[in-house]
Amino acid sequence: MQVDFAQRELTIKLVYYGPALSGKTTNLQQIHGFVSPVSCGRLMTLDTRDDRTLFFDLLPLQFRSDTGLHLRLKLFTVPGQVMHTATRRLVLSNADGVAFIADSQLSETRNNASSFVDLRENLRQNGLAIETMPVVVQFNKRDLAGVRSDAEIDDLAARGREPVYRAIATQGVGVLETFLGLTELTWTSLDHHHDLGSKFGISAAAFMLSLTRHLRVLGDGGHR
Ligand SMILES: Nc1nc2c(ncn2[C@@H]2O[C@H](COP(=O)(O)OP(=O)(O)OP(=O)(O)O)[C@@H](O)[C@H]2O)c(=O)[nH]1
Ligand SMILES: [Mg+2]
Repeated sequence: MQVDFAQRELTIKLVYYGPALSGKTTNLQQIHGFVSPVSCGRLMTLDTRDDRTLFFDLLPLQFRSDTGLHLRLKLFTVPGQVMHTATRRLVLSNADGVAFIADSQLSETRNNASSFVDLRENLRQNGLAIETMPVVVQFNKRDLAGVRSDAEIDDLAARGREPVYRAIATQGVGVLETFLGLTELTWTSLDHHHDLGSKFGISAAAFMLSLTRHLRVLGDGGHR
């Protein structure tokens, strides 16, 4: 988090993490489509020719609260391929919240697990702990055959502390829920540790309201 009290400016960094091809870049592309152009910067991506993220993607969002606070969200994705661990560590530095995008296919179970271990280790190397980091989990690719059952996901959700979302990122399903869930969890945590509410005169509810006002779909009358 970066704070500029004089300018009443607050920047929050959110990172989309997860194994290769789980749909991190797709999530950002969908969010880019959901947010009104005034509040949304350019989606910056750096891919190889086969669409694999090489370094990271960055989507900057900005909006103003009713109280005149200038809020910026910086959404990053990490490159999921195993060889890019040093890059993932770099992207994770100073993260305020993490969305872990898991691939629902049973064949990807091991890759999800090792990516979660990699996340914990890379956080640790940045002096951050997974126990105190706001984390949400998304089970993506729910449209495919051979995926974990809903019952299995419910069971995982009941056992873990992280909020769990289901998604079909290519269709925009579950993308906003994951993003808003992560943003609210992150705000609550930052507020708890830095007392943002009283320093800036904005409650969690008012913060979320200013954000959702800039989402096209919600403005158009509801979720997809
Ligand atoms: N069927 C299906 N395909 C999806 C879904 N989400 C993403 N994909 C596809 O999965 C492939 C990988 O998606 P990306 O968003 O590039 O994955 P990534 O996590 O950014 O991958 P890396 O950058 O290599 O880490 C693409 O072909 C997407 O179209 C989904 O919900 N369902
Ligand atoms: Mg990618």
